[in-house]
Order: sequence, then C-alpha cells, then structure tokens
Amino acid sequence: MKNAVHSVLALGGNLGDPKANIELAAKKIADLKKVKVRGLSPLVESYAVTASGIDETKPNYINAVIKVDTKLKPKKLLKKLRKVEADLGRVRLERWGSRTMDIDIITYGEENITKKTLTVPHPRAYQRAFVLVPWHLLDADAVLPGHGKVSDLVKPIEQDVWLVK
Ligand code: A4P
Ligand code: MG
Repeated sequence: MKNAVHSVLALGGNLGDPKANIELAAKKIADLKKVKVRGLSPLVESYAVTASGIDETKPNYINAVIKVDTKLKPKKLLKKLRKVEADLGRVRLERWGSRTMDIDIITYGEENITKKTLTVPHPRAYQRAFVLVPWHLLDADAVLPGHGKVSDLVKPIEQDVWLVK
C-alpha cells in the first residue's frame, strides 16, 4: 500500500474463548478496507491487571500484537477497531474490567496524539509485558516512540507473561 502508515495494535481478552477471539479479530482487521496486516505475534497469557492490581481470581488474559499498514486516519482506525470489538461481543462495563476483546492502538507511525478519545503511543504500553513481549516476539527491532527499544523494555517484566501452547 502506497503512503500507508505503519501501526501496531494490541489485542486482548479474558472472557469467552480469547484465543479464538484474537484469531477472529485478526481476520476482521485483515478484512478492513485500507488496512493491510503485516504480522500477528504469538499469543501470550497473563494474570488480569485490574484497577487494584493483579487479580488471579479473574480469568487470565490472552494477548497478541498485530502490525498493520494503513491509510486510515487514526480516529477512523480507532472507530473501525471499536466496531471489531463490538462484533466480538464486547460490552463496556467498567474500566479495566473483564472483556471479550480489547483492541488498543499502540503506535501510529511516529505520531504523538493526545486527543480526548485517543492517546498514541498508548500511555501504558511501555510498562505492560502483555503488549511488549508479543510485540518483541513479532519484531525484535521494534521501538516504542518516547520509550526506546522494546527489547530493553521487556527485560525487567518478561516473566509476567507466558506463551500460549
Ligand atoms: N483510547 C485512548 N487512547 C487509545 C488508544 N491508543 N487505543 C480511548 C485505543 N483506545 C484508546 O477504552 C477507553 C477509551 O480509551 C476508548 O473509548 C478510546 O477512545 P476502552 O477499551 O473502552 O477501556 P479499557 O480498555 O478498559 O481502557 P484502557 O485504558 O484501554 O485500558 P487498558 O490500559 O488497555 O487496560 N490485563 C491483562 N493481563 N491483559 C490485558 O490486555 N487489559 C486491560 C485494559 C486491563 N488489564 C489487562 C489487560
Ligand atoms: Mg482499550
């Protein structure tokens, strides 16, 4: 795709069949117009991070990262991703609550976006093993704008997630 922007998306869920949901979401993203999927990471599992910390009583999450090239503007991309979340049965109950599918925009080219509805790079990505580890597995040279090499960022936290068999 000519003049497309490279973007990294993070997917995760802990309700229903999260593994199947990630694969379904990846298919739906691949079907979006003006979006070309460049790669899907291995799937990783981790304990739920909630507003009050790690909660092992909640179902574990499965997470993955997708690289895309897109000609959609950031807000349009977000809107389409929200539609994919909704198609997969996502209901918004509480912030950081359990969900069938969450799709976050981690990076959009080198852009810094600080709008009410969209902050890119994702403000918590730099400290989240469930984003950084799959991203690193997909792209060993990845850089998170403002935070540096993903290979350095994963080191202190990589034990927080494990590969899905
Ligand atoms: N929004 C702003 N910036 C972005 C962005 N870069 N990408 C806005 C996507 N959305 C963005 O999101 C709330 C609002 O954020 C949206 O309306 C959008 O306009 P949401 O998906 O409704 O709510 P959320 O996911 O609960 O909030 P948020 O802030 O995205 O949560 P996080 O930080 O993504 O955390 N534990 C494990 N193990 N694995 C997980 O994947 N995920 C979360 C969600 C918590 N615990 C987890 C996991
Ligand atoms: Mg979200």
